[in-house]
Amino acid sequence: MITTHRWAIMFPHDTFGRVVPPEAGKEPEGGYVVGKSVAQKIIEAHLVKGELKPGAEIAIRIDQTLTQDATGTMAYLQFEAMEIPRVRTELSVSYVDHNTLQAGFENADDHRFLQSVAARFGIVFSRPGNGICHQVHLERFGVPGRTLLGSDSHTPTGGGIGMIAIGAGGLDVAAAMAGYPFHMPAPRIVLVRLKGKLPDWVSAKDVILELLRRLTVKGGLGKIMEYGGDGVKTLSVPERATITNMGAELGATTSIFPSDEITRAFLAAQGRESAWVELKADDDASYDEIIDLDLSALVPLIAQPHSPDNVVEVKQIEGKPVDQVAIGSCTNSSLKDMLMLAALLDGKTVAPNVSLVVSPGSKQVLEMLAATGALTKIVGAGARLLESACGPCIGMGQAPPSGATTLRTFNRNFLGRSGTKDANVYLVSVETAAASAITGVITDPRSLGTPPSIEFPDKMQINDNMIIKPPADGSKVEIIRGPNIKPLPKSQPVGDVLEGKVLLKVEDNITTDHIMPAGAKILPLRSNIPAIAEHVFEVIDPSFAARAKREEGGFVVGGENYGQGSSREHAALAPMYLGVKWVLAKSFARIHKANLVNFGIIPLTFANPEDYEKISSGDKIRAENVRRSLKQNEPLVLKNLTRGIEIRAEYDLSERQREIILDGGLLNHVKKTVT
Ligand code: MIC
Ligand code: SF4
Repeated sequence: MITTHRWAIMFPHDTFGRVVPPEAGKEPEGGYVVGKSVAQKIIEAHLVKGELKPGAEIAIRIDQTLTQDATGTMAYLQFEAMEIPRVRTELSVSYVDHNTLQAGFENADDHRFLQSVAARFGIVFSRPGNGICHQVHLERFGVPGRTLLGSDSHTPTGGGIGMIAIGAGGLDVAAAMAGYPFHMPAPRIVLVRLKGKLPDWVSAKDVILELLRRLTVKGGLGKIMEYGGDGVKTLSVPERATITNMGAELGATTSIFPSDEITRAFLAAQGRESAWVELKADDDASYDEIIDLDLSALVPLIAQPHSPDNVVEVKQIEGKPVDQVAIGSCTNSSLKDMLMLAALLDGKTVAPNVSLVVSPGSKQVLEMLAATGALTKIVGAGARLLESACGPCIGMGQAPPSGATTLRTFNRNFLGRSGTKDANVYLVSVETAAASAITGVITDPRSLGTPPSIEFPDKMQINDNMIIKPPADGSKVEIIRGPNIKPLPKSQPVGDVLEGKVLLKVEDNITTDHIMPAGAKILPLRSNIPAIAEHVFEVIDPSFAARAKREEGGFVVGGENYGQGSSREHAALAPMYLGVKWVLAKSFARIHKANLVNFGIIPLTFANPEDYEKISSGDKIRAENVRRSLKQNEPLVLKNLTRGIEIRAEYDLSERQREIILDGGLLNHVKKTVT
């Protein structure tokens, strides 16, 4: 293990197994290497393999992991299959926040399974009702300077307190829990240089919407967005976390803020000041790219259907009637957000045409709202209070009416994600959402006059009674499995000859919500792959699963940024179950590409992007010498037997990734390499 800084090695743990880092403000023994950015410093301190040169594969040691229930059941089944008695991380936390509606036994069974698994393997368990994983982790567990790997794409929320927090597929997280380092292409580091201060009514959400407007949902691919400049000190931790959270929508590997006095105050309010270390970029740090952003020049922004980068100014579409307003999600459910909401709703009534739903991000936020009296203002105005969970963000209830216009403070507005296929979802700040809920039409909050001043408490009510610590020895704990938990499907090593049909050809920016939809009806099937596989590509082509089964597998062709969005490995695992052997796309989103490899599906790219036109759904394709080519890192020749032409397919895979595919997936590979 290579570590450049002493503080990256093991430190004492508190009662939750959290690391107690060096004394606040104290530099690590040996000091920092000069000329580094915050991200570089942390990555280098955790580097196990490779060099921080953009594109090359690196491996980093993971200090903390988090899972949520929708990806966690599979991740823990995989961890179990690795036959490791106890997690080897400093801290692993299992959250239950996604599948909280219990319309049948399935989700409840999964919760019980997760609780028993946590006790067995030394994992901290955050009970249903305790809150959204990213919000709770920031409040109770995150530590500046540490690495966090989470089986959820919004794990970069932790970058708000100076963590390198990365989203990954459940299998990668399971491997990290088993002590296996996390591999990724070394990212380019982009400095987002902030200056000025946000004007009244403009919020952190508008900062990230502005970046999405400029850079698009592909703009962050292969990059870490590191925030710096004078403007940083004007942003609180919840604001920073909103920005790093939604860096996921840029496709970024992660996003990070320095850890400064504001971070210290946030941790102190959580009774965790001892977790603070200062982390700042050196004055002479160099970056691969610099983006300048003047906070004082921003205005309220809104992302229109059906992509988070379809951003315009709120005032451009003001006046459009609204049917639903939803406030919450891991992007905007902090106490700060909720206090702003309460102040705006104070003494008002929600417009008669609007259903306003509110989900506070954590039990702590909810308790604070109750204690400060802010809850009375929210409920008094007619808001429908939901539990502290993901809820409508993932279509877990509160599906809007047909053809509805729904304004949400969330991070994704992909087609169908709300649970209503013809609904139009707009993404906005809390300020814009609250203003629109009151008026009943899309409203620029600046029209409300002087903004309320919010009194933010400097001490939070700490009550960790919904967090269960694992026993010191969990080896005798029985794992409780309900009938919904089916055994893991086995992935087969790729064959030397692959012949079959293109089952589907899709456009650019296809999301994992297209590939493997979520929502209240499908999410409960996450631990039952045969059942969930029936829904693959349902939003685009409801006949996909039946055709794949009839043809005994086949292939998929995609455009740019294939598989953007969530970390759900089910978008690879379920196609694998249906026999999909390769996906040929113009380019891939990072997490999905890794997930395809993890389940033995080859992510191929066009050597000539024009060849995209030379392959269609239904074409019969044959590739020979597949295993030999993978071993020798040579491109594949895909014979399009239907058209009588050849297409050259490349792949940008490290030796390790090629071995994983040859082994039939990461699980088989890890079993071979982790002892
Ligand atoms: C999402 O926001 O899409 C999810 C649901 O949180 C996913 C994880 C999942 O599909 O379980 C994510 O962001 O990774
Ligand atoms: Fe939950 Fe939505 Fe955040 Fe995903 S984006 S973790 S569904 S709140």
